[in-house]
Amino acid sequence: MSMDEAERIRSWTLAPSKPRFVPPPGAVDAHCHVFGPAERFPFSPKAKYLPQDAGPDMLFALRDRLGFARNVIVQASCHGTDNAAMLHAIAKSQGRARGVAVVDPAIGAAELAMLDGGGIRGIRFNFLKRLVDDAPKDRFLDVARRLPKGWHVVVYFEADILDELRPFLDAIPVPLVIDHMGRPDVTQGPGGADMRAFRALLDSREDIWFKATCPDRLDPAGPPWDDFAGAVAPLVADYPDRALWGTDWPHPNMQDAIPDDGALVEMIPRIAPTPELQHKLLVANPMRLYWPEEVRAKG
Ligand code: 0GY
Repeated sequence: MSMDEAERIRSWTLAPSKPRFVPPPGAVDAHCHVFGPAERFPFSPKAKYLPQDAGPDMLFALRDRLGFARNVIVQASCHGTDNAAMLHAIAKSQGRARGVAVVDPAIGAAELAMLDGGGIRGIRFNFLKRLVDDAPKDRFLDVARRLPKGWHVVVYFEADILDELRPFLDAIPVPLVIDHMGRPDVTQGPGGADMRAFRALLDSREDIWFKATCPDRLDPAGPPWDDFAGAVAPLVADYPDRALWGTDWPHPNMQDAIPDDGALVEMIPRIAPTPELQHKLLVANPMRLYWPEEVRAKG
């Protein structure tokens, strides 16, 4: 699918504010994406939105402006199962980015090994009907059983299908990372039905992680996203070794309430109020998942 760049969607703030909160050294933005450049890395014919280019140079400039050291780039649905744009970004990062791919479940061992060599450490299963045409659980499980050593599975779903997904999630034989906490209704508060169901999932296995991300998507009241802070801070406090954080830049397909990335960073001390929690959320946890060899080398 092609279209002039000016007609495509720009979903990010051109001049994000400089946050007052300073992330600890080595902080990882563990959920972000790259788009294109489309001339070199065309979007999928099945893409549900067509964004303007948001390539690695823009991502790394934002990383530096916000005070982060590394990125985990997640394949966005607009690029389908062609991970080339993300691999290109990782290759340009000088070791400061790793990635999560989206693959055709029929992928073979040689291509998985190629992705591993390119810095990929997991695959993403997306269950959002507005983003993907199908999400075949049996084929997803098949590929989840054949992943390279050390990889995990990232799952993106909305709270209303968590119950239905439970047998599938239970059967995945590698660690699980849940995007945006499975999109709970944060207006229900920290003890609401959605958060209770999500905690039950976390309690069912020790190897389920979550991204405490996307106040802009989850809190309908908008900035400063007080309901998000109120619902998510207790989760980070109770599961401090399993929480990850990311900007979600360039905020795929956001059109009405594009967030200021600096304001998103200001959310960090509200959900992780102590330096110890901040270090786990931004450094220790993502390093264990994405750069475990560096953690081991440090002993
Ligand atoms: C996100 C959220 C969204 C989009 C995608 O792959 C994507 O297109 O992930 C969304 O629209 O909620 O985490 O980037």
